[in-house]
Amino acid sequence: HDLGVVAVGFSGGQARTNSCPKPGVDAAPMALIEAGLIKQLEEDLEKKVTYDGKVHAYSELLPTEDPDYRGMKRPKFASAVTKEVSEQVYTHAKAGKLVVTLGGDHSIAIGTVSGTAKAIRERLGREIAVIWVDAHADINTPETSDSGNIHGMPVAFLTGLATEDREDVFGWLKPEHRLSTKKLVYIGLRDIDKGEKKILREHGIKAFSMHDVDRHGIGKIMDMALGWIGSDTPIHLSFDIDALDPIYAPSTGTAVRGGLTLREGDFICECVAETGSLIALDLVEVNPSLDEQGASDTVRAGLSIVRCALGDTLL
Ligand code: DIR
Ligand code: MN
Ligand code: MN
Ligand code: MN
Repeated sequence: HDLGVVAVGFSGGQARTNSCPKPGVDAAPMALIEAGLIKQLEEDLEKKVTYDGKVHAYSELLPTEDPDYRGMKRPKFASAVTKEVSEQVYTHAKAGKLVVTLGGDHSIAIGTVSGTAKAIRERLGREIAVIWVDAHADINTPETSDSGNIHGMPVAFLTGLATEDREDVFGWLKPEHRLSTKKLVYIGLRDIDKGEKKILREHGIKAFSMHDVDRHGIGKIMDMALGWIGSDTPIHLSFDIDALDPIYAPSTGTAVRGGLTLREGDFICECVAETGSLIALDLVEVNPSLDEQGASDTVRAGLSIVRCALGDTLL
């Protein structure tokens, strides 16, 4: 597989104010790339990489005004950015490339997953499956969300549990962009809102929490997760670095203790790589500006996740 890399310096999905995006939002993709990501993919893993050499901040898409809507913060900006990301990812995936997207906060997955879902439908006539590795379920609807932060909502919009007619507020998401709730598997959950628990239960969504990881071990969890998806299904792996325990990845917006070890995170990626069915990888929520001391550890953990998912093996 040739790779298409998209670097997205967007953190508007977790904005606390309506001001401009805070400086340094592009720090994560840049830090990963400066730590040697592209070089390692090309040289160590011998991949052909298509990358435009830019960290997209999408400042040209900043709306002049962006008031809260249905409780969502900065909805127009997040919608415009994810629509653009969706088109970039779609173009790579349609051309048969495995798409690696470096975020950015997890709202950008509205763009990445919708882009691959559409491209794989057109190219292979297949539905994709998504493995969402995260401390959080990110499945709030605007109405169930307490925070109004869109990075807590991407899965709701992608599955159609949340919909919106307004074109400039995710109304651009059409059926061909959508993901079936039956083709979604979570791993690493440990901080789920009440409304989210209800959604997961009511829709029978497959979810492996940290409790399940403790009970069965990560080997068995991966057997069950991949078994649920079924062999030969195209897999989009959306990896939120906060799935890892903050011991290993402290530089992230909403760290939650009691997470995956570094090896468990890498193991998940190695197992997905072994299927040969990976069509896209997101690495999100690395934020080197949040914990200066832990920034290099977090970047290193992120780098390792990407390498493992793309087929780097221990032996
Ligand atoms: C919370 C936190 N469920 C929310 N979500 C986070 O704001 O919807 N996602 N931190 O990463
Ligand atoms: Mn997330
Ligand atoms: Mn998270
Ligand atoms: Mn998040």
